[in-house]
Amino acid sequence: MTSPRTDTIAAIATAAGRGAVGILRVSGPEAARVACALCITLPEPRRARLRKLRDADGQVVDEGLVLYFPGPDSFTGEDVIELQGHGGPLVLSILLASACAAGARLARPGEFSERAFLNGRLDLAQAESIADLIDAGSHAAVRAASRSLQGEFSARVGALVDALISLRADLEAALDFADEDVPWLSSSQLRLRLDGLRHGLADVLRAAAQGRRLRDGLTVAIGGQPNVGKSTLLNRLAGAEAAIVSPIAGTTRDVLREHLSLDGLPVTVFDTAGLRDSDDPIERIGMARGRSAIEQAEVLLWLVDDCIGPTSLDAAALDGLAPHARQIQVLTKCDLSGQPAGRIAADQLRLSAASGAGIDALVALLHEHAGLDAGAGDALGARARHLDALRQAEIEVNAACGLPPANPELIAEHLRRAQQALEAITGRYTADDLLGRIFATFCLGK
Ligand SMILES: Nc1nc2c(ncn2[C@@H]2O[C@H](COP(=O)(O)OP(=O)(O)O)[C@@H](O)[C@H]2O)c(=O)[nH]1
Ligand SMILES: [Mg+2]
Repeated sequence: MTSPRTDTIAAIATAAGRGAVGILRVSGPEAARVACALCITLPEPRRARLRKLRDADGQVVDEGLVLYFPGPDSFTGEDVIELQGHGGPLVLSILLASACAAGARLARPGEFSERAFLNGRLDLAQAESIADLIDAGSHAAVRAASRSLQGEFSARVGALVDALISLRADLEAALDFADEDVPWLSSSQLRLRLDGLRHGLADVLRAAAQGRRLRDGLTVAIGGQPNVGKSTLLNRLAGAEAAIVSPIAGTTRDVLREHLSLDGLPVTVFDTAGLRDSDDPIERIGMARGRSAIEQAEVLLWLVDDCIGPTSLDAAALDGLAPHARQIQVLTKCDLSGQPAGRIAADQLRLSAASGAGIDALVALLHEHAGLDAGAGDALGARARHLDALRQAEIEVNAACGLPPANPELIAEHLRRAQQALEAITGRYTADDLLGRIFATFCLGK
């Protein structure tokens, strides 16, 4: 896995378009030679030096800072050169062509990070958190991704792996001395250590689940009878007139989708056409689309006019929908009903989209559903694949906990599988095709 790569890669590391500065990055055994073709003399390591930058014919086309990071103490672990020229798309592509003429090849997306991983500069979870930091949609998501990039997630997973290894070793030893009493692993000690593992895993899972939410967000559909105030609620949450609001039933015909950040939680909200009997063929198509949006969302806000209360029409519409992860009944227009805004029950609240009363309670409820109610202070940047691995490890540890202590072989086997699941997070145990898929989603030059 750590065999050195023989080719040298190059890419423009800054975003496409015009900018004051544009960066060309080169990594690999020929990086220094490639840089010399562009700027004649290489600066001393880790010092920024002004150089004239040349095209493939040796003509000066730009002037900028050149940095040389010799391997292995570089981002990729290889020799790395950074050329900071002017950020014009053409000047950068001329410099990139010049690097390629000198022997580099175009890097694939994520290839610099992939090399950093393969050279042991970062583990897989850290490499993934670079992409997540770049894509983060909120301050809380930036903090969580940064925590994982600093290695906090990997360290916590690593501590669990260490505990698993040490318990497995003791179980193996107990097997070798099966005829004797093994004082270092009594039944009660075994139980204690398994319980410790279970709690440790649950803690990491909670922090990682929060981070996954901050990264991927929550999908929320707004449904209900015509005129209950669905579009008004969407506009209130969006803080903008995203949807047309009118007292005419059937105004919203298509599904409207808004990406919002509600107190740091990324939320995709779908506003749908009111579900009712209608002969209008276009409204019927809109309702079918609304139904499918509602069925795909993780949370359904079912709106009911507080002046009227739920009716048999609501029951009929809800009956016709596939079951939901979570349904929240929202009593609307409480400014008209005169009832107090706020939470009524676990899945029920009252608000006025017109005045904004009770919106804070709705946002709090959505945060609670996302597992962020205790705050996202220790969230760890994580992806769905990390959560799957943690849950798999949890299943194995729970299975081990369910076995009698007199069955150390089976307990050890479950712990081995739990360890394997956790090692996939940091990449100690990872299939090559997974690596390809992970790094292909990175941006160029990273
Ligand atoms: N007083 C009051 N009127 C509201 C409220 N929410 C919506 N409305 C009004 O109810 C009518 C229907 O609203 P709309 O959002 O288009 O309902 P939809 O059909 O469910 O999307 C409009 O005239 C809105 O101004 C509310 O909280 N209070
Ligand atoms: Mg509407």
